[in-house]
Amino acid sequence: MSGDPSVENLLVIIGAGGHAGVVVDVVNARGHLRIHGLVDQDQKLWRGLQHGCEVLGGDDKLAEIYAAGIHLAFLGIGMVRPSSLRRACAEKAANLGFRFPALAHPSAWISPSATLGEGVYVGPMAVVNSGAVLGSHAIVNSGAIVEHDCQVGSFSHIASGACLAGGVSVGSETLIGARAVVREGLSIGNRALVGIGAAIVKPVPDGVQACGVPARFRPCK
Ligand code: JB3
Repeated sequence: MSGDPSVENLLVIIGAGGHAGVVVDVVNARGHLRIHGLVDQDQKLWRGLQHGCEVLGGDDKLAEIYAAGIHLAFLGIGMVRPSSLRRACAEKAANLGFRFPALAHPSAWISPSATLGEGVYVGPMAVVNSGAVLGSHAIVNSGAIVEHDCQVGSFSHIASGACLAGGVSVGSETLIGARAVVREGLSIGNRALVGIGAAIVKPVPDGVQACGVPARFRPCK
């Protein structure tokens, strides 16, 4: 923690589950921001501690938090299947005026020529190589590799240990499962799901689930 008393460096985290825990760790490891607290829809968590931080209430609390001068927020909600929940939560906070910093663990390699949108999360030991572009609120989770010149759409999740070879394009709200591998130059659509450990050797259209080695396709449920 920085010890900086200014509210300018205070951050509220939306969500208090598993992903919020790793976000808390990254904030604390970097030290340039301080956590004001978490908000979660689960009333059982309110006023208790999660990941060492107070759960202040639900999303209704965000307006009050903003009025108190805390203007930075971060999505602590992850995703394990294509979903609009993260987008809805981010839009709710953005409409109140909140801004979203990008956060990367100190052990991640982020090329100086990579571009990170607002609210991007990059986990421990991840690689985001030269010319890669990460859309707003994308997650590049622990140990994932986003190779040179890849594009990752907003709210997508490149899960732990997944590998996008050079020049891959991933749409919005798409999940690339843990340890999946995508061949260079391929395109993965919006709201698609690439299963754990899949090998993707041809383009994946919007809304398609691709599982196996090599991957077989079917519509997402
Ligand atoms: O795979 C990895 C390494 N991480 C996963 C991550 C990316 O996604 C992790 O294993 C989880 O599967 C998932 O993490 P997440 O999203 O933190 O899931 P969970 O632990 O279930 O916590 C979700 C939290 O979001 C719960 O406490 C819900 O009550 C809360 N929540 C749901 N909807 C909400 C809302 N909170 C707020 N503030 N607003 C909502 O609308």
